[in-house]
Amino acid sequence: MDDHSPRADAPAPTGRVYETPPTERPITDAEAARAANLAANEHIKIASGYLRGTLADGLLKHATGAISEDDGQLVKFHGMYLQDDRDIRAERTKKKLDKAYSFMIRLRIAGGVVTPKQWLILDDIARTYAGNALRATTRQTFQYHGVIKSNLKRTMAAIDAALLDTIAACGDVNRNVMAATNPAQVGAHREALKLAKDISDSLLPKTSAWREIWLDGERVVGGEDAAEIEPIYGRTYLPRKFKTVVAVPPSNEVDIFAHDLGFIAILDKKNKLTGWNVTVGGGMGMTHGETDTFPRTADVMCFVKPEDALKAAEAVMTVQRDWGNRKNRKNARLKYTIERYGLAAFRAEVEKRVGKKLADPKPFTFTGNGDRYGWVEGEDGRHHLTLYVPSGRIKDVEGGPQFLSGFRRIAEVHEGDFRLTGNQNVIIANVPAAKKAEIDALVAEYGLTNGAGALRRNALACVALPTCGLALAESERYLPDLVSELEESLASHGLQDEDITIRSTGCPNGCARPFISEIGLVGRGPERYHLYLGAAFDGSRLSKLYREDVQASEIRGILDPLFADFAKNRQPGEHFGDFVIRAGHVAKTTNGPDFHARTGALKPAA
Ligand code: SRM
Ligand code: SF4
Repeated sequence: MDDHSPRADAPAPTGRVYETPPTERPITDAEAARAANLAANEHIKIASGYLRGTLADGLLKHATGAISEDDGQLVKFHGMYLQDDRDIRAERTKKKLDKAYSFMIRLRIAGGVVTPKQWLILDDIARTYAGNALRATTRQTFQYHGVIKSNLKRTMAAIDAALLDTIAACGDVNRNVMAATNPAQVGAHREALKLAKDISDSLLPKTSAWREIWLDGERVVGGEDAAEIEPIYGRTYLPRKFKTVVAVPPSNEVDIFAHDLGFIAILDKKNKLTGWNVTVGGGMGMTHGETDTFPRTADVMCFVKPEDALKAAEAVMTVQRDWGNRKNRKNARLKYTIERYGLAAFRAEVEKRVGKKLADPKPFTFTGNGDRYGWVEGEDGRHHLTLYVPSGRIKDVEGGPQFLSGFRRIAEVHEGDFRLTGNQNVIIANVPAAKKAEIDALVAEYGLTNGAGALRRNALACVALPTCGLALAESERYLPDLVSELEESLASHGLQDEDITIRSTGCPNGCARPFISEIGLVGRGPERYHLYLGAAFDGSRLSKLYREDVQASEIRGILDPLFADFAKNRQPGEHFGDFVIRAGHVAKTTNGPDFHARTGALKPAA
């Protein structure tokens, strides 16, 4: 358990030379249009007429299931990605057929809360347009896969009918805002959810393009004045994606250290909110072999009173808007801006924009970044059931759990709400005591009971193949088998009940946050992974590359001796991620730039 007051292992700022921050907003529209060295996406944004591009026309072109390349970038701001089925790509190429194109659609659901009525509509959409599946993501929302172009507008209209949308679920904007689910801490959850929704609303792009294109809405006229059309973003939006989360200690289920901007609730002894610590500069994505790209855990920058939180969010985002790198997208996230100019300069600029000095962070403690499974009773006597959903894939498994049908039946009788967690799970929340038995019966009838071992309930895998265009290796379709193997190995050392976090991704973009997991697997190529160890159980410390480019079949053999050593030599209460560092198996990572240093196994594990 680490005490953050602020980050105990933050790198010493002494000796580090930072660049001088820009004094004014670096690109005006005119400058941007002229600047040839800006990243290609900047030009696409400028030319798009506030995210319109040629999307409306592209949808009418029936000869192809795809859209143009530039529109493919723009459509992300509308919450969609053009994909193709990679399982059949080679076969189709051989037959000289076009790729099997379809779209992934991601919803914006601040804090991951949906009503039963909304659930039923989302279920209908899954059955009608999206291959009978919903996919709960690592950022508390749903994705649909496999929606074909001719069904896009119908799908969006149905989403609108659920009083939901997909605006800014992807793209260079503030994305879906996550919030702690904390079923037991009702008051704190309410505050966290409110802040998440407020930030989501206030930092939402204001262009009417989404309604126009997908719902045949009227074009809102207002000239071409950026200040009027997009008062916060302007014509060029942000240099890169921007992610915001709200956490309530002691649970770090939202993995606050992995995000650009975070708010940590500081509660008094009576669990009343006194304000928020603000975190900045977390992120996971990197590129194999490029050491100027790295994951980074966020810094705990300052404390704000509740009434200043929204202003602080806008200030952090607009400093990144103005200081972020628009020439190189690989170095454009806020984490690199902070590495470039230093936290002190960044904080000073945020304070200038908030209009006051901000207090230093208050102490807080996180105990873990996983979910609490099973029933818990909240402060108000309502009950909440967290159910494990393997990789968040809500579908009916032949001969197995019927997640789609089961949750539908529950939605038909449930009077509370559903909450998606950042660990791809689902909470049936706000159940009165009298309804518990009915919910339990449905959970049993549809096979939704957890029954997962300790490692599995702490496992997270990104989508990867077959839909993700960036995957180098399997993840969601591979991790369950590996976990079965590792659970055998753990049991042989008496560690079957040990909570150890394990996460896999098909590439180093880090969508399941593998670099803050005690065991992290990151795809290198078909059936080959980098193996990372040594992250903190509470998600506050990055891991380190332990073994490079291992075959999937080797992983159990590599980890087994480490589990044996852990079982024999661990200290009471010590977590696996801390143990491998103390026992000298792998070096500790202090933060982002240190991630690539001192890699590799430090001693033979046996
Ligand atoms: Fe992600 C891109 C899926 C959470 C870092 N992510 C992608 C794309 C859209 C691939 C693409 O660009 O073509 C993936 C779509 C796969 C598919 O078929 O659905 C994809 N990311 C996901 C999801 C669905 C993973 C999951 O299994 O749940 C998560 C959706 C979250 C959401 O609801 O918004 C998801 N992605 C994350 C996270 C985790 C987080 O934010 O907590 C990260 C790491 C944190 C971070 O942002 O640094 C993450 N995704 C990336 C990156 C690397 C960004 C970077 O700074 O380098 C990319 C690639 C990119 O942006 O260029 C990416
Ligand atoms: Fe795709 Fe890589 Fe993200 Fe996995 S980590 S979903 S493979 S982009």
